[in-house]
Amino acid sequence: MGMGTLRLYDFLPSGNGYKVRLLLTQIGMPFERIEINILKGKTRTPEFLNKNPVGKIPLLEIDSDKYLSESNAILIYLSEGTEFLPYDPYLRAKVMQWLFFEQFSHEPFIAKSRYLVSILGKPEEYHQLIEQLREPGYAALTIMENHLQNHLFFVNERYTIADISLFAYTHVADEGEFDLHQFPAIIDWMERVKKQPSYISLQEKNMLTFDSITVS
Ligand SMILES: N[C@@H](CCC(=O)N[C@@H](CS)C(=O)NCC(=O)O)C(=O)O
Repeated sequence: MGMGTLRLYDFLPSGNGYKVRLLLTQIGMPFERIEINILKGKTRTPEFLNKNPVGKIPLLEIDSDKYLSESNAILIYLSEGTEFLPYDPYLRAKVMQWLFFEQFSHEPFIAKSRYLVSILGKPEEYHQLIEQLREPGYAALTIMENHLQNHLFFVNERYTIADISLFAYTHVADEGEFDLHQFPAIIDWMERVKKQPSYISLQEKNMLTFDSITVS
């Protein structure tokens, strides 16, 4: 890990950003948080694109020349050697299985719907697109529900970054008009996640965080 303080380019309403904030808080690692307002094009400035050519937050600055993007890759990096990532190769790969599931089968539908409905706040304008996100979104939730009917957490009956990753957008799925009431095992699992030590909610700022002032 780098010698200096970690810097996180972030956007407070973002679930992808929240994954990283939650893990850093639970590991007890201080970090500097820089708010990048994605709604005001702040991911499109030459300065930011120079740091992350993909133009997306979250972005972790480990050193002045070491950057890491993709929320789940950041989770793997930060959880290395901690209780949040198993050491056993099969269990590690199982964690990654759920991280890839989150990115391919969950986030593109559940986070997207929340973005259009609650972050952009344009449910009418994007009505048709939101409708198309319903079926694959509910399919992802059903897969989670089936797994959680027999398990406390996603891997090895322990809280890992697989839970952090899937929790981020699942627990606010209602903000994208997904009804979680039909998923009792997910609801129980979300309660278990919220009881983990040093849990913080999505828009909460923790004691270890110091926000830099950004010019907007
Ligand atoms: N796969 C990426 C997705 C990151 C992402 O979609 N970031 C959004 C906010 S949640 C963003 O920065 N959007 C601004 C833009 O695309 O300009 C991850 O998991 O980190």
